Amino acid sequence: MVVPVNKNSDFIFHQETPPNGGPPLARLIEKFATPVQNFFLRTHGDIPEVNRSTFRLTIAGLVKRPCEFTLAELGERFPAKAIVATLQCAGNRRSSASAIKPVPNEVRWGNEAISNAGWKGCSLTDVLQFAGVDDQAKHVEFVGADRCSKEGTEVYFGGSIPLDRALQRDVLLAWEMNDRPLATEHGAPLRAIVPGYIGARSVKWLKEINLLIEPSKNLYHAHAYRLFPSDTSSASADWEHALELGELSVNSCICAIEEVPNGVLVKGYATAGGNRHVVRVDIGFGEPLKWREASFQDPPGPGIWRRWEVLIPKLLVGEIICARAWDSAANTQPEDPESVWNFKGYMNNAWHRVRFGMPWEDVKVAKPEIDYYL
Ligand SMILES: Nc1nc2c(c(=O)[nH]1)N[C@H]1C(S)=C(S)[C@@H](COP(=O)(O)O)O[C@H]1N2
Ligand SMILES: [Mo]
Repeated sequence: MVVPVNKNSDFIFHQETPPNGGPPLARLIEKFATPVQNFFLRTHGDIPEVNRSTFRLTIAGLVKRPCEFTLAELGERFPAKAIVATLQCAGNRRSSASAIKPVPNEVRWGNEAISNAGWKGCSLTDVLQFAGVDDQAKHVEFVGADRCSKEGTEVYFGGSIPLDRALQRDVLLAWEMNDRPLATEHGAPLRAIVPGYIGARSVKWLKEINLLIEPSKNLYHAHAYRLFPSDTSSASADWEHALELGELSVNSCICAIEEVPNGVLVKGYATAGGNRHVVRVDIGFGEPLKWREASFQDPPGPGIWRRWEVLIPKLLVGEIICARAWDSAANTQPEDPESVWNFKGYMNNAWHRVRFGMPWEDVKVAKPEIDYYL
């Protein structure tokens, strides 16, 4: 593997080629803005080395003025914009979905396919305005410079978002992450950042933007990141008519459990999708479940996670602890993971459940509803 140089020694790789992994969960929630060495990494092909000085971003498709920009031109021509945004993979928490029924051929993410960072670049909408969007255009496609093999063909990774979303100022063409130039593995020199959307739309190594009538035909848009009913298999999947993933759903995870003198301190993160924000996290414990409301370490806001913590009473070994979040549109997480199971293992946002005091590596999938991957 081309070893990503920026990763911490405790970073856990699920797969080495191409590299995919994330930090241990307790480390994941150490900081509001995840340092690059702990930031989860999701790649579908080999990491490309893009030369900064010869780099050009092209804007094409349904625009009045097709154009290209160097990095310096993007910086000079458009006002700089900085945001904080959480990236979360649609496959986050897949391992607990696959404990119900296998999800073959996909990265077995635990709860670590998520991280939060500061991003700086320019707003996509300013660049689109410069190019002049045609009236028929309804979708904005991003294409990366990485070649990925999928279904027997090699394609550049890509995908699209609706034009309405692309015109909002928080969708960035970013060249900085946490006040440093983007790291190679996180998309240098330029990537898209689409807050509140599945991570796949925040295309790295961005080289092309196309204005389209229909959503992208790229295999990573048309034949991936769609949500199927539980009884659909890869053989019966009708990709064209399946729900195209975009906005994330409300989610939360337990990331650390510490025994303290007066009880048990439980910590984790919660997220909301679209322009919604996390308003409440409930932690359930024992049997029958009792609930406590967690307090937040981070402010509320669309597109950013909120880390939380709560003190619960002492528990016996093996007792359940679970988490469920609520967002600003009163959505909450489903109790039952089977109801959201799908053969791609996307968007698992069932209550996160663990058993107190069990060494994580020893917890077998005794009962399938238990999320044994802490
Ligand atoms: N060009 C390109 N962009 C990409 C990907 C990729 O494989 N190639 N993976 C996507 C997916 S699925 C996710 S979840 C995020 C992960 O971003 P990160 O690796 O910076 O954490 O990048 C997205 N952008
Ligand atoms: Mo992803």
